[in-house]
Amino acid sequence: MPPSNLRERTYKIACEIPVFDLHTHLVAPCFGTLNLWGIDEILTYHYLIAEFLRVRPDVSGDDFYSWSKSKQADEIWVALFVERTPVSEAQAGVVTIIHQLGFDPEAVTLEELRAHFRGLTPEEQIDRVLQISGVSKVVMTNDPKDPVERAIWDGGYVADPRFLTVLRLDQILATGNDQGDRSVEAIRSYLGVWIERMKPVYVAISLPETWTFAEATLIREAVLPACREHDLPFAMMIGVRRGVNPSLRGAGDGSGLADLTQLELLLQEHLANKFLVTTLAKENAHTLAVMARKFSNLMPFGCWWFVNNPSIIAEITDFRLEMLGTSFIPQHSDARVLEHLIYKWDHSRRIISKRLAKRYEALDISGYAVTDDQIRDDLARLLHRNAEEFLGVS
Ligand code: RAT
Ligand code: ZN
Repeated sequence: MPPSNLRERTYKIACEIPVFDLHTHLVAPCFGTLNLWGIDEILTYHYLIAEFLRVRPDVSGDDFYSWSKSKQADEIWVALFVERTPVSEAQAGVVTIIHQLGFDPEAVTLEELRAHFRGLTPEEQIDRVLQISGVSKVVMTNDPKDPVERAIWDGGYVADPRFLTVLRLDQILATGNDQGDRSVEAIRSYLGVWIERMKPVYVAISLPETWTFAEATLIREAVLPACREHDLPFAMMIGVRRGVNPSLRGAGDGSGLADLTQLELLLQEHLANKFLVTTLAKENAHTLAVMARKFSNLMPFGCWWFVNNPSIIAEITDFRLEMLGTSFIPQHSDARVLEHLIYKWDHSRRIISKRLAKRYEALDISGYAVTDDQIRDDLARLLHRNAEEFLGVS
């Protein structure tokens, strides 16, 4: 029998290791109102909006979005936290946040929570949340095509070493440069300009499950050459079906199973590029892990969005550990609201350490007892070092 304390030892060490959060929608303080934080933002997370509209079929998407933010939060609080047990992962996340901020999640009222946040400044809350969640660096998602964000880039951007930049391509590839030119040359030079301005740690795109190699001209002829020139990884987030129910707006996207042979063709053609890839369909995650065994320039990362649920994270992390050892990036938070870091990393640290401990238990049965130093080294790779090395940042 393996020693029963392996899980506790691994979890305890996981709590001490700082996290490098590879993909979030958080922003540095200079982005002002784009920095979402506080209880009303926590409650109006699009994951919870979808769950609210499910249990309140009498409310249409248009009704919901016509309400003020505080009315939206009021209604979600009542339907998902007062009238129902918070069983779903997104609900449980709110409970974890409230608990870790020092409140009794069963007894606290929404007004008490609001009063708590009213007494804080965004800057002090950033410091506090990073400290509670044990996150040292977060990677933003930066889009020069977003008019509010663009205004900051055109004047007022102040680099913050805790918030790294990423050039997000969804809008750029869909709409072209500032003049609407979508030619390969125009995109290539636009990327060059924004890479110089933003100094991103990678460039990124989300793609539908119908994405094909043959149609990916801009990726192959503009994006990947620019990535090579600037020595930047290219992140592909594959399998999102945007707007399957448009009336839900930001909460209306779905998931689809992609044909990953399309990715294989891209990898074969671009051995000199680095790829960070995550997939939305659970089944695709397995194929991706197999592919990563064939292409060392492919780094699987995270359990994205609809697979960011404990049962699926456990399964994906198990087969990644079994096929790739510790040479992958098990998780990113995808936090949209600052306090999401608290629950996403609390839950992820627990699951990742438990899956890793299972591998140690298997080793123990074969007569190999891991030391605390080995556990620390493995977790450092998984929680920050693999990402830092792949991106070339420290
Ligand atoms: O997980 C999410 O919050 C999604 O809405 C998306 O942000 C997705 O992660 C993306 O970056 O497109
Ligand atoms: Zn995201």
